[in-house]
Amino acid sequence: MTAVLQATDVPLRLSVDADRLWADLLATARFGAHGETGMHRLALGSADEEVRRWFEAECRALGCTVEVDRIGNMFATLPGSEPGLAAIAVGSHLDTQPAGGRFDGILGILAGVEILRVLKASGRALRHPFTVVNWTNEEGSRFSPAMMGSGVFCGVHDIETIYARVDKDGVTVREALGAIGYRGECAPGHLPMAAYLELHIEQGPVLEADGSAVGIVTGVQGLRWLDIRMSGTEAHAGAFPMGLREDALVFAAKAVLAVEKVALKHPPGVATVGYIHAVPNSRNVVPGEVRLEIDMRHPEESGLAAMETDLTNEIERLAPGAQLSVVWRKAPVVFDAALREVIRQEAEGLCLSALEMVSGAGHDAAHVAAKAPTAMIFIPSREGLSHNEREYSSPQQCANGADLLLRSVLRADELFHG
Ligand code: HGY
Ligand code: MN
Ligand code: MN
Repeated sequence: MTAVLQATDVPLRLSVDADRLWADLLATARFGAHGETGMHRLALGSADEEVRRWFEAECRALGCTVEVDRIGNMFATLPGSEPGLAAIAVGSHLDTQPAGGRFDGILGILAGVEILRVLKASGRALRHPFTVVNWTNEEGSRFSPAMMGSGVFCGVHDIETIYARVDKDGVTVREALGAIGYRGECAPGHLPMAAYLELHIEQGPVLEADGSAVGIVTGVQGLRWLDIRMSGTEAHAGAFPMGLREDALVFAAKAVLAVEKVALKHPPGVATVGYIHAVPNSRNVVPGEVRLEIDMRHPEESGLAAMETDLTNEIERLAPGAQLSVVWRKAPVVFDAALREVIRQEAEGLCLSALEMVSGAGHDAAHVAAKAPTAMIFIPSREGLSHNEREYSSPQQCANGADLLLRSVLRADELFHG
């Protein structure tokens, strides 16, 4: 790789159209709108299909080819001026949480569409092909695990195993992909990448508290998803004596507190029970079974291991018959130093104050980092809120992030000969 060029060496000072980007963010919020400012666009549902169709049409109109792989990942590509180079890609995800916000995921894709528009208007082609990616099911809310599409693309998950994953209604990933017409033909990992850059909202309070305009993400903390099934005995809520009851939800309540206790014991680890389901879930029946879904995270693999061990021991002690299973383990990831330096220099060139930070949230970039030089850019989240209908970043913050993404792509195109 050649010496890192100075920011001013880049021939054209292109910039995004902030109003057009903001208009896209508001316009695409109609796909799965939920309440006043919320989103309900679960992976592979009808709203996901609608926004996918919109994305595909926009990119085709801008001169891109659009490929879809077997897990429904979408790749919109503008050809480069030099034959034989791998793509420089940007992207993120279009799916949301059940009551999510308007920025999580889609900002990174709409910034990519804006870059397509800027390049087309400038009449400038990059040396490398330029690809905007929509990764299938980043959230993992309807189908686990999260970051599913990027995991299949990077060979972490076998496609047939993932096709068989079911949602809580028993619908498989394969059926859901077919139902929206996005079970594509391209083999997983079909697109070689010279570099991958992802713009995303921070989803926490760090940047806002620090007052920095952008985050230069050094890496992503590790995570583990565990399920616990606790059994008791269904009984009449009125007639069955307290002393004889085996109330599964009482066991579960102790388990929820144990999850919190384990996280607090291993700072800066975090953990929560995001999903709980009691059976039969009827007011006047003592619960006979409870299913808990746990999400725990830590920047160090050793911290994750200690948390998992402690939680396993705690559950054994509290509810000996409980069945604990590990659904997913994702090790911490460090992003590419050269790409981070490009982002740092371009942030300086744009006079954007920047803070280096680890991502608390998971992202598709955490998988892609194993396949290509990868880095991320964050913009602040108001009050640190995300996975919340009040999620918000300002038009200027979105434009700052998109401009930095554009400048970083242009520099990577100069620097990389991938
Ligand atoms: O869970 C995550 O970290 C991501 O927001 N899906
Ligand atoms: Mn996201
Ligand atoms: Mn999310």
